[in-house]
Amino acid sequence: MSFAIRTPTAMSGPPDDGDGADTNVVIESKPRTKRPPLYKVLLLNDDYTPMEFVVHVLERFFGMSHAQAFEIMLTVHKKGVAVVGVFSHEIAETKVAQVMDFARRHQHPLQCTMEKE
Ligand code: TYC
Repeated sequence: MSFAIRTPTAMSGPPDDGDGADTNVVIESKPRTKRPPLYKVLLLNDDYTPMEFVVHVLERFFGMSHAQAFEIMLTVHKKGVAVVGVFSHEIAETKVAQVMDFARRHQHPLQCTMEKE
C-alpha cells in the first residue's frame, strides 16, 4: 500500500514549467505502523509452592480451565518454566504483579516473570 503526498504548491499551482524546481512532486511512502511488542508471562518452578495453589493461580489469573491449568502446572513442575500467556506490556506487567502479590500474601515462593517475545 502507498500514499501519494502532494505538496500544497503541487496541488494548487501550475504544471511543472521545466525549470528544475520541485513542483508537482509526488512522494510515495509505505505507512509504517509498527505493531507494539508482545511479552511472554513465565511461571517458574520451586520446591515449596503446593501444586493446587499453582493450578488455582492459572485458573484465576489466566482464565484456564482446571484441566488446562493442571497440565501447565505439571509442565512447570517437570521442566522448570512455562509460558502461561502472551500479552501487551501493560497487561503482562499487571498479571505478573497480581500473581506475585497473591503468592506473597499466601506465603508461597512462587515466581512469575515476563520477557519480550
Ligand atoms: N514443584 C512444586 C511442588 O512439587 C509445584 C510447583 C509447580 C511449584 C509449578 C511452582 O510454578 C510452579 N510442590
